[in-house]
Amino acid sequence: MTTVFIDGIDEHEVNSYKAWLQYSGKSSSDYTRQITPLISNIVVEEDSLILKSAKEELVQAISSMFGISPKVTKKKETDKALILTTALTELPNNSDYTVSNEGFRIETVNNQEIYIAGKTDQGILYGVYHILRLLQMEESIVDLSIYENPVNQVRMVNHWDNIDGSIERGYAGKSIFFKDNQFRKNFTRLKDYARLLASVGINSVSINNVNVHQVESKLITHDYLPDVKRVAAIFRAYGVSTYLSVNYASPIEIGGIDTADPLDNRVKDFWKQAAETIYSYIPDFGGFVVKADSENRPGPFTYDRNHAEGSNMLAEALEPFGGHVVWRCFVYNCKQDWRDRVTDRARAAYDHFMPLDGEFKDNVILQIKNGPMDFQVREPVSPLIGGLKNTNQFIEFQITQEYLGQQKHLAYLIPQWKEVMEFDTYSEGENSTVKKIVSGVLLNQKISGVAAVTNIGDDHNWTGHTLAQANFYGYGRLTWNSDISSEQIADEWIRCTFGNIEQIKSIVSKMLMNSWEVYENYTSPLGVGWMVNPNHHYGPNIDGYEYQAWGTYHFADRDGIGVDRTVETGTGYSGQYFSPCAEVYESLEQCPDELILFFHHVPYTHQLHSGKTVIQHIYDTHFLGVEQALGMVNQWKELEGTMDITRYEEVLDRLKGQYEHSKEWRDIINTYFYRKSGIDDKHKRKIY
Ligand code: GCV
Repeated sequence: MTTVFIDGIDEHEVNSYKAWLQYSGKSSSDYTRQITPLISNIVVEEDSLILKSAKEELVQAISSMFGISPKVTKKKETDKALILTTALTELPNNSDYTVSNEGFRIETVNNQEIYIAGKTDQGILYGVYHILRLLQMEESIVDLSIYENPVNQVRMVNHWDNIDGSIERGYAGKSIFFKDNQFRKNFTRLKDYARLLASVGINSVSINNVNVHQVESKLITHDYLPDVKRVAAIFRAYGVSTYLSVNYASPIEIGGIDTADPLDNRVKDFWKQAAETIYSYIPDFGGFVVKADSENRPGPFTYDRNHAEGSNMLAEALEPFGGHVVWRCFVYNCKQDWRDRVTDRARAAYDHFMPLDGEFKDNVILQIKNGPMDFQVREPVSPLIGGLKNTNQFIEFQITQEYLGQQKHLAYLIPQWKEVMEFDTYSEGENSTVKKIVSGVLLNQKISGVAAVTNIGDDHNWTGHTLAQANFYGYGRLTWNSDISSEQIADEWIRCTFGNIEQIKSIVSKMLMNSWEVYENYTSPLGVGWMVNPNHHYGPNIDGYEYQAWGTYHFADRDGIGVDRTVETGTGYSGQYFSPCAEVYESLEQCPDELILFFHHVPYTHQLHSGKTVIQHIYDTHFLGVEQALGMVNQWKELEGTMDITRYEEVLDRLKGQYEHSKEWRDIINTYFYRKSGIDDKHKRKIY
């Protein structure tokens, strides 16, 4: 990024800000000598908004990495050239591989020409970022033959940004979009954000919180649409479409109508008019994201209408313009009596939405959280994914680390998401993995894809914890291609972010790859979840939610712990899965250790597959987790002097804080369960 005069970013923070688009000078002169002739002349045959971005990125990156100013022409003037083209069929080495709308080919011919070709300019842009990734990693480009299509159609991030500038569950500063009930004017930062998005293939962004408050409700009006238009224009140049979260009660709150009933004609007209107005500003507007009848937000239930009726009405309004309604399935009773042992929040999404399968319009997509609860460190996969067979579906992940240490702790989430993507739902028999469902190849869906709550804010390094950038990067890479391994994603991110340095690669990769398990070790055990402080969700509080209305309980008593969700004796949740998952979860013997307390209430002396009892497992993992947290501090210290001091010290600081905080977790959890159970630690370690 050439511009370093970003609000609040001083020169020591520029590397943090550049994230994985460092484009730093190449130290290996052999590499530079070999590569330079191939990239000194760039041919861009056409001019368009997106190709302009592609060209700009290439020129900027090449000059920064190789110290040359490449010449850009419309026609090929030299033997050696880097050519951006949509003339796919004219490419040498043609094959019958089909390039999709956003896909690309990269071909090096006779060590003379490199073609980056796509059916669309957007495909070419992705190809450009691909080759820049290779150059950053100092990979050879002399003999390339690459074909890539994104596996997921919609690859989206959701912002939970409020117009006052705060971010719900944001841990990296304030909103990059809003401040004091207005749009911010820092377009440079937005453009850099768009570059980061496109560089990992993200093609859709919703810019405001799904909890749409009073002022935000007006984002769909003339008051704010000129600003939304400006933002959309920045994103458009990078192939990213803009969505807004809307308030279901808008007809009442800003429309002067006395109802928001989806079957009322005045309400229908309100939304049709709203859609017309929005599209008059932004012809390629993506659509609405809607949180309805969830956590006190308004929705169709008020009028005795169901979610299909509720969402189809909005879909009708957007249909003429090609817009989507992304309707969230995070619907449950958040006013449960904790004494009620029958109601089970885990069941809620499935119970609400399964009966409506097949009733949604073609431009409605149901957005389903990856697990049935709420982005815990460990949850089973939501049975709604693949349960629904005739409904468009997005899976929703949470990049922002609400329950995973809030970017003060290191938790690389790609392994967790990979596990979810690889989960076999058995929706259509064996090999009905989640990744096949969300990529749309398995079921009857018109639109499908992946969405995630972003972890970025206006901090100089975007993500608070510098290493949390890897989650943002990895989310994009994983949604582009769910088959890339967590290790490969980590490796790419490290090399692009810190340079191609062996020591950094090996240490940071190890740290990232272990970090999810480390966090799980010292926090809530065996899939039981929560045990955090209410409201802000940071730090241990085992009974914090035990006597509350949110439906999130562990039921620990002096004999045992866990939630019986079996069909036979519990809430019946395990019966929401297809066979054989249903039987595996139902069975105490077969249920995987890591989810045992999610599905079963067991005595502390219950023996796990690992051979340990539940209580000994709790003690052991909590002592181990703290040692591992300390291990990460020491591993990082080995990197002193290998990178700029700002990034080095900032990460070190967070790791030290994590270590201190992990002790708090360990001691509170171990003490609680020691006092409840009265069972000694076999190894006689210090418990209070
Ligand atoms: C935006 C959790 C979070 C809420 C969030 C909600 C949701 O409950 O704690 O902050 O609200 O999920 O996903 O809608």
